[in-house]
Amino acid sequence: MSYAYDTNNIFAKILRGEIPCNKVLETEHSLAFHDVRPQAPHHILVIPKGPYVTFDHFALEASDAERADYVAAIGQVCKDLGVQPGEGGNGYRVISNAGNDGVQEVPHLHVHIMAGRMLGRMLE
Ligand code: IU
Repeated sequence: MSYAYDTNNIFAKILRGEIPCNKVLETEHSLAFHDVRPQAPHHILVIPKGPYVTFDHFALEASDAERADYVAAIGQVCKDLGVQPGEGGNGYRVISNAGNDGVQEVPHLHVHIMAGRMLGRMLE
């Protein structure tokens, strides 16, 4: 199994500084920015800087340092938004779409952090 990474995808261009983003957090291995079509009052995308297509690609092939940085960046965004349910926030959702059935639009790993409204059940 190999993962083909398209270096012309829009998030790769953001990482190369070729197009702008509305950045909320940058770490050594990760970048977080506002989704341009927010589906909730808070809608942040968190991406690794490395060329990973999907969550499984990243989980299986990234270094320990990249994985630790990415998980911590996701947590830090939740903390910065003030949405942690254990810390007085009202909660959030983290999702990552992969491939055709996941309806992945941009072929660079991203998780969506959505918060600020009742998001509803995913599966009825
Ligand atoms: P996906 O279906 O999980 O791949 O969603 C991609 C997301 O990237 C989607 O919510 C878009 O609104 C978002 N996005 C963006 O923030 N900036 C862009 O230039 C493009 C897509 I293209």
